[in-house]
Amino acid sequence: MKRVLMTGAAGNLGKTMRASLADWADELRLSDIVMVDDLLPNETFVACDLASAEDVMSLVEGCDAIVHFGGVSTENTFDNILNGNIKGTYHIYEAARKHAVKRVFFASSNHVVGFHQRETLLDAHSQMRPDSLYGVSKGFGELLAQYYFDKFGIESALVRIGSCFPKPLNRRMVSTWLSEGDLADLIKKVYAADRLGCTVIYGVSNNASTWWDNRHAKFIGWSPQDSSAVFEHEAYLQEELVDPNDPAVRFQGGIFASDGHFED
Ligand code: NAI
Ligand code: 15L
Repeated sequence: MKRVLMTGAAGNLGKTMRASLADWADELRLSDIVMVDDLLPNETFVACDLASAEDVMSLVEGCDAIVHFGGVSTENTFDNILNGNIKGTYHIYEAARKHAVKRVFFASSNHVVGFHQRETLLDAHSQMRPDSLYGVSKGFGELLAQYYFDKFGIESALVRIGSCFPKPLNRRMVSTWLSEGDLADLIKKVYAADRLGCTVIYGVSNNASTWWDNRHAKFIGWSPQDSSAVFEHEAYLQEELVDPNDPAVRFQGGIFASDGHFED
């Protein structure tokens, strides 16, 4: 890879993926509204608010690929979601079109489908049932990506990330956990594929219990190696009490589904 733009570089995934992808790109152009100053020799940093069309347009110029992590990453006010995620993702795709970027890795979220019950096995064709305004904004991003593929041929991986943390933080995440190593490998596979199209991929490790089936993305050749099974016997997971009738346990999105509506 030559020059790769990574938005959201100051965030959790940005930080870990910078380390995992250090030798992958000739140059990583990092961006965020929060400053990143511990730059490696092949990294540059450009401060940019995704809500600014003009700034995103110059941010993307000269890049060959975009890994789009930036934006609001949990439920928030509609204004913040509008700026960071809805306008932000539109600005990224418009800039990709103008500057002829061919492939985007879009960090979507499991919260696009968070109102499906846990007994339902989902795949790429399952109905979007967002559990939050945040989930709605990721659904918007996926549709936008599809439009830019159909009209302009820009390919995208629409990665519905489960829970990417060093280890599962609760019982729900035993099913939704994605290891950092599997995420880094997925990014590499997405850019190595001869063809990508506009493909929904559930970003989840090879966990014993899962609600998501990636058979429509098999052609990419990603086969996650890690499993949450190694954490299953940890006391904090064994001892967590759950009420099976609690909406946070019935629905895949967990507390995103059970929390009240986030008003401005
Ligand atoms: P994070 O919240 O740690 O990082 C997001 C970054 O985006 C932050 O550094 C923030 O400063 C930046 N940002 C927010 N608004 C911005 C704006 N208007 N302009 C420019 N930058 C802005 O989130 P995390 O965990 O690193 O997630 C990265 C991406 O992956 C997010 O898009 C999130 O929705 C998605 N994702 C993450 C999951 C996870 O388990 N970590 C699960 C599902 C989706
Ligand atoms: C997400 O979309 C969030 O960005 C992340 O912080 C987690 O809450 C994750 O989903 C999850 O569902 O565990």
